[in-house]
Amino acid sequence: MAGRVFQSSLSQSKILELWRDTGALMGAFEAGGLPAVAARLQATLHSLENARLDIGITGGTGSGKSTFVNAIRGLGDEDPNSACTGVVEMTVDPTPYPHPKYPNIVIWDLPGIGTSRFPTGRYLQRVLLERYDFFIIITSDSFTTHHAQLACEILQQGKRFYLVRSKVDVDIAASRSRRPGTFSEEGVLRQIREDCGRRLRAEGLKDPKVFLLSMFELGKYNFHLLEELMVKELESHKQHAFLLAVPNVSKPILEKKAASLRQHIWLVATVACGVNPSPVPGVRDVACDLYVLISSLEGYRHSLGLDEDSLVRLAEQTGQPLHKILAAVQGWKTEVTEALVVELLGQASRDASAFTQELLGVPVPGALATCGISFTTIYHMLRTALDEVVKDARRVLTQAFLHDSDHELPDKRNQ
Ligand SMILES: Nc1nc2c(ncn2[C@@H]2O[C@H](COP(=O)(O)OP(=O)(O)O)[C@@H](O)[C@H]2O)c(=O)[nH]1
Ligand SMILES: [Mg+2]
Repeated sequence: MAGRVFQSSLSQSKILELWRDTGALMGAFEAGGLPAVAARLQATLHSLENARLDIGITGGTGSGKSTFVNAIRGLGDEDPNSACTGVVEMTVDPTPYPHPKYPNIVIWDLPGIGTSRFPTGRYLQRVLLERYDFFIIITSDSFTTHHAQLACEILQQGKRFYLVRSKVDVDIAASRSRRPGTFSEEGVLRQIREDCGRRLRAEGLKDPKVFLLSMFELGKYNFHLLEELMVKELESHKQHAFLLAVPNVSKPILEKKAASLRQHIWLVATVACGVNPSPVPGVRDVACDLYVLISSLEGYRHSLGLDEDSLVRLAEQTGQPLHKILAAVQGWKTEVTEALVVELLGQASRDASAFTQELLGVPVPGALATCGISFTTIYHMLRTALDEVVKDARRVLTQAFLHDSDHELPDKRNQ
């Protein structure tokens, strides 16, 4: 009976996932009791979520550096915390801009390269190269000797860089209006990419990979490819923190954020039932730290762009009516409260208790047996809640980019 209830409430893939994570948890228990393990895992979780990352944004004057600094932090140009943008070079000293929601992620607006003020040789000394995890080198025109020299110096110092060609929306609009008979967006993008590659190779760069972007429409063109590569090449302990902070502007990015959050559910569940647990009113046999769960669920909303500030900004950026964007959110719409978490735990406990019985039927360390019901209930609650938040985030993206088929077909824009 218990098995049947469980089978009907959780899909096979979820069961497998839960077993695998539970295995990892049991391994951790070999080394000590629940409080010791949970405290260690709490420190791990904290360092994963708060890893420090410094990204240097460089390139020619007027190429869109400051606009990118704002866009990657999910801000428009007029937000009080935005970097100044405009036709005149505004940035004289390297200026740090912490991400508004994740201050551990710092985007540095660097002075323009190739100006008489900073010849390339002195540039890297001036900006203190050591400080950055990696650089993004932007041009809105052709890549020149200045860009290539800078790239080589960055490489020599053992750092990474990514090449960005900005303002491709301008090239596309110009081609569409000047040559309507032969216009092909794919063709314009291919030409830009080939031209960039040719020039960079001529300057001595091997296999240059250039990402085409519009800073005004980050979800289009190559942003998700750039993001994918940046995450992949980052040290593993910084990947999760960066993924949380990347703006949620396309479906591939949304799915990657969701996967990273999903991977950490078992960590959150262990910490919640292992550090300072107290009984949850109205939910039998479950004891945990509700604050851990409130902040995790709030974290899901923020990272996936469902908090009110993000939704308002998305409506502004895409020109979609705010009420339609808000209506796309079908789950909880306001800040996560203790009452909501208790209610979700109550729902989860009805599903999870059957699984707990099975879990307790196998030989497990004593410490896990005592928190088994709490652990599986919390795990199941977080997993279900995350799935709901992800569904809402998908609906919001669909609504926001309703008239924009490019967001549905990001892979067409691959190299
Ligand atoms: N159309 C278009 N304009 C852009 C783009 N990126 C930046 N701009 C504009 O280009 C100008 C210079 O941008 P800014 O970010 O100040 O350049 P910076 O000097 O490199 O910091 C501003 O007017 C921006 O609005 C883009 O991708 N597309
Ligand atoms: Mg600037």
